Amino acid sequence: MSEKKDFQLDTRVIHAGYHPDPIARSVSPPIYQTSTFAFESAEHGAALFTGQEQGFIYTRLGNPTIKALEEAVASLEKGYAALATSSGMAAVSTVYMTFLEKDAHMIGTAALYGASRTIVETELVRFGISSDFIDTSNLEEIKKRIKKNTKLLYIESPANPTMVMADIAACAELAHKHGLLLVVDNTFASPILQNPLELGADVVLHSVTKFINGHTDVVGGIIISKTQDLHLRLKKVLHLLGGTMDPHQAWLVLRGLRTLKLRVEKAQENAQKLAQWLSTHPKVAWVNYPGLPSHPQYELMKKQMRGPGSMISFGLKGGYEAGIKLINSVKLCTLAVSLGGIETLIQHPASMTHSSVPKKTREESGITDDLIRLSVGCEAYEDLRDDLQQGLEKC
Ligand code: LCS
Repeated sequence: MSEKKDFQLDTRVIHAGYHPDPIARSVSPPIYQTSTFAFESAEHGAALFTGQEQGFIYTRLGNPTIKALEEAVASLEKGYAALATSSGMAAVSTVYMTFLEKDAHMIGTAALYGASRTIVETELVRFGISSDFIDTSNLEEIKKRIKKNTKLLYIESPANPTMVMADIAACAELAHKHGLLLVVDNTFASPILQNPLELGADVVLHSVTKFINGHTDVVGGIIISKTQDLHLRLKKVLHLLGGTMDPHQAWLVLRGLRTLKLRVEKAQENAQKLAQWLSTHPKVAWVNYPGLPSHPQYELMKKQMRGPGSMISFGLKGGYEAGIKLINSVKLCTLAVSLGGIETLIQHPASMTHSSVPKKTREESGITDDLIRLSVGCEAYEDLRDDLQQGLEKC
C-alpha cells in the first residue's frame, strides 16, 4: 500500500506514508482534527458509503492523519495495510474479536503482556472461547495443543518480560499446516529489528505506546495485515467496536516514528553494554537479554532479528527483597511501567505489569517474583551504569 516500499529502512522510517499536503504544502503533515468530512453532494456521500468512490466519511472510519501513520507502519512491517488503534489493548482485542468465534480455541505465549492473556482467560471465556497459554519456544508443545477448533496461534517474541523468543518461521509453518492464523505482537522488537510478516506471520501488532512513539506521551496501537482479506476483516470489526485512533494521537506517533531507527540503535547499544556489565556484577544472579551468548536463544535472535533490542530482565542474588530495594534506590532510571521510550524505566512485573496474572500461572511462565525489568533508554551508558551501581550497593 505504501508508495516508498523500495527505499531502504533508514529512508522509509523518515518518509513512508507522507504525501505533501495539497493546500499549503506543509512539510509536517497536517492534523485533520475533525470528526466528520463534508460530502460534495448526496450522491457523493452515498457513493462513499457503498465504496464506489474513495474518500473520508467520518474519523472512526478513517482520517488522513491516521492514514499517514498507517501507511508508514505498513511500509516498515512490509504489510498490505495497517489499522491504527486507540491503545495496544484495542489492537489486541480487535485481533481476538476478529479471529475467534464462539467455542473457538487459541494458543498463546505463556509470558504475554498481562492484559493480553487476562482478557482471554477472564472475559473471552464468557463467549465460550478457550485457550492454552504455553511455552511457544517449544514447537512440540504447540503441536500437542492444536485441536479441531483451534483458530489462532498468538505469540509475543521476545516476550514481555521473560525475553523468551519463538521461532516465527517455524510457528508460521506449523500454524498454516493446521489451518491456524499466526499473529505476532512485535512490540518488543519494533519493525526496526524484526519483521514477522516476512517470516510467515499473517498479522502483526504493536503497542505504539512503546518504541514506535518512543516519547512516553501517547497510548496507541496498530495492526498490520499481510493480505487484503485479513485487513478487511480486521477493519470491519475495528470500525464496529470503535477502538480507532484519534488524529492528534496519530500525528504525535508519526512524529515519534520518524526517529525510531536512531532511538532503537542507541538504546540497543546501551542495553548490550548494560547487560554485559550486569551479567558480571557480584550482586546479580541472572540476566535475560537476547544479545548475550548465554541467552538460550541467542542463535535464534541472530536468525530472525536484526538486533537484540533494549529490554533486559534480571534477578539479584538477594531475590525479591533485593530487587525491590534496587528499584526504590535508583535515581536516574525511573520507576514506572511501560517501555520503549527515550528514558530508562525500571519496574517489577510480578507486582505491576503482570499482577493481573495469578501467581502460580506467572511463575510457570517464568515471571518469577525476583524478576526486575529494565527498558533501556537513550541516555549516556556510563550514567545508567553508575545509577544501577549505586542502587546495587544498597541491595
Ligand atoms: N503488547 C505488549 C507486548 C505490551 O507490552 C503492552 C503494554 C500491550 C500490548 C498493550 O498496550 P497498551 O494498551 O498499554 O498500549 N505493556 C505495558 C508494559 O509492559 N508496561 O505497561 C504497559
